Amino acid sequence: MRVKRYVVNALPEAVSLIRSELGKDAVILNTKEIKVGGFMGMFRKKKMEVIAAIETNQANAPVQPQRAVNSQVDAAVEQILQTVQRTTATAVMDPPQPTAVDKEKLRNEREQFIIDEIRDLREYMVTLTKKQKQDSGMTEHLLALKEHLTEQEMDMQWIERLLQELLDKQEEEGISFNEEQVWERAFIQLEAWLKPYSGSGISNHVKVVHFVGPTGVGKTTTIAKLAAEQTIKHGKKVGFITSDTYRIAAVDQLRTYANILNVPLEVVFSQMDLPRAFKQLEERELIYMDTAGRNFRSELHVSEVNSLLQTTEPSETVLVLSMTGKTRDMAAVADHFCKYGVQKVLFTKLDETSVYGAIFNLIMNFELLPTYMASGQTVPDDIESFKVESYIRQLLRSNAS
Ligand SMILES: Nc1nc2c(ncn2[C@@H]2O[C@H](COP(=O)(O)OP(=O)(O)O)[C@@H](O)[C@H]2O)c(=O)[nH]1
Ligand SMILES: [Mg+2]
Repeated sequence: MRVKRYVVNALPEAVSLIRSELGKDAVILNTKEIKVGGFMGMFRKKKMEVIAAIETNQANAPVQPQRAVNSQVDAAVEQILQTVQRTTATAVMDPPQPTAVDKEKLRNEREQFIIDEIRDLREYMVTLTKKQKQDSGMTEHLLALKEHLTEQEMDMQWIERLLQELLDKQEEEGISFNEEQVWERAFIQLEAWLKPYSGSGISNHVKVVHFVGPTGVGKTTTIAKLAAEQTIKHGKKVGFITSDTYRIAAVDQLRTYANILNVPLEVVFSQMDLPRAFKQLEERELIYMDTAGRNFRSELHVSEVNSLLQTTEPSETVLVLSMTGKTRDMAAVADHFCKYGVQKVLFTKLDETSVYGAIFNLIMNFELLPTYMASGQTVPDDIESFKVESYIRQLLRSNAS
């Protein structure tokens, strides 16, 4: 048996196709209305799907009346075919010449088709207008801002919030911001969000500052930079403790800076050594403690380093993160340290990137207080206090590509 599917506008069209292709003995097995084509669910056309069949030995040989019934399957098919034939095939087997009634029916069908088309079109226009109204505020300037911040790897949820704020402002003021206004307003909004976290630096009142963070982010270098500033500029008596005994070179690195700056250094191998070290540095006004970097995406290592941060003196812990790290890894590390109460963050290697969104994400998502930004290997020059305005300027102006 040969089965063929036709998609036509109306049944008569199928009938003539079936007759010319499958012969006059073909039967219609099924007809149904379907919708085809279209665009986003709109403009779909109503069509008719017609399934027709002919016994294989009859195809291309419409004159041969006999059908071979060779198997049980064929017998079953034969039975179905006959039933279908009796109920639906009359028109196919012997298609009548179109009568006045048929012509009328055809005209009605066409009219209905056109009416349906128009209704679909109208529905589409309504949806389109609604969408346009929603999007009307999204000017090319706002889209440019969105693209820029996406390239800066700012979290999409913050980008969307910022755009919504600007759209609301546009509506309130009844204007559409020009390019300059868009960037100006973005600046103002970002500043308003970041302001509460600014200006904290490292507290002047604490005696002990712990520096924690992944390997190689620049903890030791940063300690040297800050210690130089404190001893040379502010004449403070600084002391160092390091628990980074993981690598001999790490102790030597800090010892070198300690010698240059004339700062005493204590090495601790475990929590038990801490009281002795603090006793040795009793005279010091400020103690910077260096820790070993580990894989801090593992919470175990975070709790391990945390056990070394115990002190009876007023202290604070600064999480050091490098801008060369992946945004997602930085967030995972920040997440773990925040669980242990770390509130401050210091960003390094700003000189090695042109993508700054991570800073905004970390501050806003973890409520971390930014302290300093380091942008180079030179001790003590390449570090400066975190300033909201200059950071936002950098974020908005930077060309990521
Ligand atoms: N480009 C650049 N390199 C830095 C910066 N801070 C530190 N480094 C370098 O990063 C490397 C690791 O620094 P180190 O202080 O030993 O990292 P630690 O393992 O966290 O103590 C060294 O080569 C530093 O010179 C920075 O702000 N910019
Ligand atoms: Mg180090």
